[in-house]
Amino acid sequence: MEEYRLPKLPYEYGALEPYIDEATMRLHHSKHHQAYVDKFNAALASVPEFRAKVKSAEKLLEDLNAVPESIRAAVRNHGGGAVNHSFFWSVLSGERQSPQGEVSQEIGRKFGGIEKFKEAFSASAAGVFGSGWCWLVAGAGGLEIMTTPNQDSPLSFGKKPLLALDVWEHAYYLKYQNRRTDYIAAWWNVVNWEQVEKNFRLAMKR
Ligand code: MN3
Repeated sequence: MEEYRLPKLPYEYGALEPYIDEATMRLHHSKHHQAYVDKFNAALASVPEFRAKVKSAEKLLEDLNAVPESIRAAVRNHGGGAVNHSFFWSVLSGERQSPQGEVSQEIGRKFGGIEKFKEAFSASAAGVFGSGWCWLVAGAGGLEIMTTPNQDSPLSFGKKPLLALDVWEHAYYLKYQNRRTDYIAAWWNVVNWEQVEKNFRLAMKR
């Protein structure tokens, strides 16, 4: 695979105000995400023959056991960080959106309604100990809420991410300090449900 590139955000740094502030977005994307990308690329550069055979960063995360041991932890942490953040930016939007499409119906069926789903997801996100992520994923049993520690990806557990929430302190501390639950409540206002629906349709086609 080629070098992993930091994706350009599909909106301005200030687009998610007041829910996610511009300073946090700037730092999170240009410093934190960039650092994961750089360290991921450095790890891959140390195993050029293996790297040449890799199809994508996502494929690497889907089968960590196939990754050379010398870079496995780096791929898990920095490759995970690179991919997770690229995904995270894609499921955020400055345009206020409502749950829509098939994914909205499936959420309703699986969780007993959108509000119940939001409550369960928010509780899971609030309950992540230390640094990690909360996800809506498609797995063998349909839709699930799951959490991962650090930068672990649902892809490494055979799940397809549909929606992600970064609950590392760097994602909210500037504006919300220790109030993670306030950040979670605000974050619902910037979910890109149109993209979540696209992710759902893609995941169902596999
Ligand atoms: Mn982050």
